[in-house]
Amino acid sequence: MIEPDYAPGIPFRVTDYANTYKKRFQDNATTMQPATGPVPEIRAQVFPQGINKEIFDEAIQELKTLVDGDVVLVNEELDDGWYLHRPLTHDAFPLGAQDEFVNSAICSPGSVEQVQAVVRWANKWLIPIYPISMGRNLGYGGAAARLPGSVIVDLGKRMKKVLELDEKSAFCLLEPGVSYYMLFDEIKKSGKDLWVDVPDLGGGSVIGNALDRGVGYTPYGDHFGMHCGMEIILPNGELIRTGMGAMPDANTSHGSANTWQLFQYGFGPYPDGLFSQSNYGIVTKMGFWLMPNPKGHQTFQITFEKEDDLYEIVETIRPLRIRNIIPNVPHLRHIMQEASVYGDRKSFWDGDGPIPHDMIDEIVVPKMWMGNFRWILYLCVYGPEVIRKAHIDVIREEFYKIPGAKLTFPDDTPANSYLRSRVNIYAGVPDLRELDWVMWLPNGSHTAFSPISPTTGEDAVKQYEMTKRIHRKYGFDYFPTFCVGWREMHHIVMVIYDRKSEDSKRRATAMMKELISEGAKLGMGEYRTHIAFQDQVMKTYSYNDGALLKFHDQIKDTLDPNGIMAPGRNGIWGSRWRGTGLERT
Ligand code: EUG
Repeated sequence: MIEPDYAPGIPFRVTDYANTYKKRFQDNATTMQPATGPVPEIRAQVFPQGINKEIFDEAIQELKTLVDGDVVLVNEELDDGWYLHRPLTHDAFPLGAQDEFVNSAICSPGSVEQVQAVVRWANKWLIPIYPISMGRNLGYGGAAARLPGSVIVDLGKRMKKVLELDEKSAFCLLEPGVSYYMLFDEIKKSGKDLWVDVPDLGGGSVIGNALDRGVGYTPYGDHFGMHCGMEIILPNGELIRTGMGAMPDANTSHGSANTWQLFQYGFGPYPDGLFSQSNYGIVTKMGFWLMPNPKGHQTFQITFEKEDDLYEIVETIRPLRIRNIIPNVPHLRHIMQEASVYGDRKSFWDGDGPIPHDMIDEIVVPKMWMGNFRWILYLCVYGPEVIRKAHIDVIREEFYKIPGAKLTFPDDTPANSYLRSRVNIYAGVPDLRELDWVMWLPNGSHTAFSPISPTTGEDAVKQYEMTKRIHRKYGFDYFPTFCVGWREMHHIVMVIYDRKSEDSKRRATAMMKELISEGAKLGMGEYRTHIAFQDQVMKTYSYNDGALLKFHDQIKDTLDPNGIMAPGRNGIWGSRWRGTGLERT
């Protein structure tokens, strides 16, 4: 049985399913933490830079009085845990030393007032804090602060209410600890006819994912784009609401003219974007538009035979997607990424290094149920049958111009097919299936190279070739997925490494750096990155002598003169920390 404290945000009803993953993560680890034996020695506590133990201890005593005593010090052996056991102590998928990105303490406030008190405390003691919603930003640093020794402000533990769920206008208002699973279950319980747009894993925070500008796969797949209204605590402790939420409370949250979740912009400048992927405030409430149940959905896949089909596939996707004939965020994967959800590396091959692409026919294809293919496109259409059928007919006709294209429906696939789990994701049902590929290698860990690409064949091929070449150079299998937005693609390249192997981590780190710099030379920018690479990626957005970062730093200094809020997050340090040797470029 998974205790709620152990796997917050994961309902009991999925305990057995979740436990199958827990077991696989344990089996995939080559060295387990000792179950019994001597109590591990207390490890040296990492303090925030410039803070000594005496000051820290005194500050922590005070912090406890502000959050009902809910403060935990990070001074024991680090445990990487597994996906649902969110480790809040450090980055559980370390690319360097396990304690390179280690926090000093975790506090869990239970109310907006307590979060404000924590922010004022940080200013008084000049101790950096790092807010997380649930800390499941896996692959991008998880719950680890960018600045080691920061105190984590864990909003997800105690602030997890669905505050509003409105069927008529199809929206919700949430606290940071509401996971996709929780929102889904709450909607079911209410009987309201609404859908959630879920990302690949259902355990994350809806607010956290949207603030990091994560992606989902229904027509509401742009999570930040679908938000409406925020409540934010600024670095000086002041509370603001954006959009229509700035009208006095009686007219927004509870009054008859509650428009906070109906109109994004309000009046005057629109600040919401400044609080995504930033360190300018702590979001304590956020509204989201929800998709009304479309009364019917049909997921399907189309496979393509040749590696070289990539160009034509993407050229075919673009016009269909822009005109909403493909209504959702479809997902184009290479056969290697597909292979990784059907088995680990050694179940395919025991050779050294990555599986050579000229041996895919021999090594990979025979183990897949779809027969020969190199690319697989996942799609979904929505609405009553007449509408779905019309969409599918047009989509089929266009893609069938590519010789060898083959459309398959979920009912015609084996029980364990990945397509069947996509039916869940495309219909807003949270799942965990996407954890499969993390176990490709022993002690499987992942980060991602995530550049934005135009939805054109030429650019897709350019990215594919560059990324493939650099993977080869560093000895990794290449796992490409293109998630198609309206006018661009998020090219999500899963980098899977062995976190217990120094060699594997060193190669993964060097490869990421080269991918980022080579990509930038070709005009490709990442939409999101691991804390280890945030300085480097921010520096690639360098137009006009880095004018954008100067602007970010200016805002940072104005809002957060003491530099207490998540210093260094996404490359924004501000005056207190900039130039003190913390940047990694
Ligand atoms: C995915 C993973 C990501 C991301 C977007 C999507 C999952 C795709 C690890 O990062 O940024 C299958």
